[in-house]
Amino acid sequence: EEAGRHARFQARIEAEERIEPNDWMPEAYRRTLVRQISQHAHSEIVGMLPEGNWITRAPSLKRKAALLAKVQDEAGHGLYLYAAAETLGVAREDLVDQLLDGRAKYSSIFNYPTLTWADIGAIGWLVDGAAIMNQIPLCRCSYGPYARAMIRICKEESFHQRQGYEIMLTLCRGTPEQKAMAQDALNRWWWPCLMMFGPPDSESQHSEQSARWKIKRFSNDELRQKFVDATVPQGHHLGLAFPDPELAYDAETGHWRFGAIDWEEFRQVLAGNGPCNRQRMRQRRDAHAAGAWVREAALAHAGKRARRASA
Ligand code: FAQ
Repeated sequence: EEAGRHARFQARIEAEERIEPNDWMPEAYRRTLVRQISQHAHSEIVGMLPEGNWITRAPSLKRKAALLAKVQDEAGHGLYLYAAAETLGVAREDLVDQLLDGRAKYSSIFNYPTLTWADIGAIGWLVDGAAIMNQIPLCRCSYGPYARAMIRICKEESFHQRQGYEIMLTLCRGTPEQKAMAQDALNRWWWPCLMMFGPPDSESQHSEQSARWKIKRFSNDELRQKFVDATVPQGHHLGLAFPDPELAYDAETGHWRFGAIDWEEFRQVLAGNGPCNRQRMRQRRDAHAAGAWVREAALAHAGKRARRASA
């Protein structure tokens, strides 16, 4: 009976049917999705911090309005994703607790500092660019609520990416100091962005099973290569140099070859020892504590309305 259920489930996956919340699913499929979707939600929420750092210092009213809207979009993405995770039978409070007490992961990239305004350009161009490369295939993920959340999120991310590239373009067409600032941001963000795609395929413990379940449509290394191929010409158009002496176009394969990634740095960031891990967690905990009264007030208001409706 149990084996039959698993076989029927896998057949639905092969037939490209979407799995919906009330459908039977293997416990391991459910756990994998809760893990990935909650990590993704946490990344959106923690990802507000590096850019939030620049909202009060954006160089013009127009830049400030765009950045404010982008950071608000990220909050919205986090909320859609927590809602998608909740359809799998977990409570949002528990997921948030896991983040705040350090049990849950979020993307390594958000543990790097935003030192200058050019970092806001680099995040939009590179971090959102990497996020889109990874997320477009997730629009076809086998789990319906996650796939549908990704469609809207990807539309907003592509706008964010263009916003970031346009900041870079403005700086690169500006004074020598502005161009140098853009170059410095690229130098610092390039390698961490390549790490966003996760460990190499040979060390990616979840990839094989997630590919069989059609949660992942491309491997970590495949997406990393697609990102490099798409981004290098954009950087050259800006007149910038990539911080990789081994970066070279391979005419035979049509791909840009790149140098070795420092996986020890990646391991250190995941272990909590990146440049900003402690600061990010402290800021999240403080923000959560400072928002307690809002949650209490919202609950009291909802309770009052419910009592009034039933009276
Ligand atoms: N950072 O076996 P795999 C954004 C972990 S975009 C930290 O390959 P999997 C938008 C992985 O969780 C960023 N941990 O794992 C934005 C696993 O650990 P576990 C968020 C990482 O799941 C832009 C272990 O390593 N996007 O937020 C990282 O098959 C600008 C083994 O790895 C998503 O989350 C990493 N970089 O593949 C916001 C996309 N890489 O769970 C603000 C959805 C790997 O066993 C501003 N997620 N790990 O303890 C995915 O596509 C996948 O989860 C991967 C990893 C591809 C990230």
